[in-house]
Amino acid sequence: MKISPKLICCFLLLVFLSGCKKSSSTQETSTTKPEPAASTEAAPATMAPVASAPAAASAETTAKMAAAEWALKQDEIKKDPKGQWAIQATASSTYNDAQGMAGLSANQSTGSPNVDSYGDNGAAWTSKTPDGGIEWLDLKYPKPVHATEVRIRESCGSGAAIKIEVYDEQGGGHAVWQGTDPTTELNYLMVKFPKTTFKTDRVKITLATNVVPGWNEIDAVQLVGTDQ
Ligand SMILES: [Ca+2]
Repeated sequence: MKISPKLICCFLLLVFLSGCKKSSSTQETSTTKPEPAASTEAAPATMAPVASAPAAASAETTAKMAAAEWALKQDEIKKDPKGQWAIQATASSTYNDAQGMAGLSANQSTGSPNVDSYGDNGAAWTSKTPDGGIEWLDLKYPKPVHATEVRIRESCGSGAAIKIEVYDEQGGGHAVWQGTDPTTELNYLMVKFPKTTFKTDRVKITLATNVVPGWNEIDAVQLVGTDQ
């Protein structure tokens, strides 16, 4: 489907990250410039330790528990009644200048998540170059809401987001988060913030693609909010 340098690049990234396992190591969340106070977490945030079990069984059990926890969290987010998935998207650039619903186009970040494993996948958006620097994804939602959270499902080269903005009904942009993205592997960057006083149906995500080497892909983005 795509040219080999990209595949090689992503493969090397996967090797570097020890494969696309569906598990999450606990990460310190570091937000360098919260504006206003926002919190981030990768889902699941923690893995429950298994106390005083035999070493081998413990490792296997812990891995299974982490995988189950991951699946439950994915399902919970997908079905969140306060969450909406984007219906339209544009981007600073797309791989191979993909337009419309072509693989890796901006619109591949609309709808509910449809990438099932970490790695390069046409069902996600990525930029024209892997490490060029600043890129953005601008998403439109069906219903304006007072927003409380944005959940970005990252599916390859995770961890490159640096800013999230939501737009009011007059078209003014408001930064709800700026910082360092702790996301690893196939997971959500979940950013909570004080409920916006205005209603919004538009989210813009800025990435610094040079932060995480290789292709940085976004599968889906959920806007969470309420009518009141
Ligand atoms: Ca997708």
